[in-house]
Amino acid sequence: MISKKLEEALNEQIREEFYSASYYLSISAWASSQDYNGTASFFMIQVQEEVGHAMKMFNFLFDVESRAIVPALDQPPADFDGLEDAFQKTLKHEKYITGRIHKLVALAREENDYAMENFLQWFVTEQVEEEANMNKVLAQIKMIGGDARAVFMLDRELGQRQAFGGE
Ligand code: OFO
Repeated sequence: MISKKLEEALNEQIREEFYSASYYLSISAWASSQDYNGTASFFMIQVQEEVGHAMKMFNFLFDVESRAIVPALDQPPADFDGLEDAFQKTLKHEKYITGRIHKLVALAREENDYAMENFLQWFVTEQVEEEANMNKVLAQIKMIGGDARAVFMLDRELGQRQAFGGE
């Protein structure tokens, strides 16, 4: 059993993870509409990862005899100003999520909940990977500038990417 405070905080994070999934689904839909089909598929993998993150937390709450709540979600943005904008916003969002995970760890520590703290370590590592992956793509986008052929190649490369190793 975890404290009420931790249960609420983890339920809030479940909402954030599902929101991340819907945000990235929206980027994927936008990318498809712009014929960036590789990017669309890249973000579909992200969607699956985010649902995986939410479900990990969801199941953990039941493991510790607490209650997970299915959240209501805000509408994510639907339009982006190009690939750089989409990836910039993704990186910014991931940094926000990292900050939230770190606050959750601090809260688990404050509450002397070692099981929860240990559970959250997976997410601490995952966030390092998520930010690194987005930084890598952004660096490539900046490198190629507006070169249409290079953008085409990058989009194709993004489409070949499989799951990042996270869940
Ligand atoms: Fe769940 O890591 Fe991204 O948001």
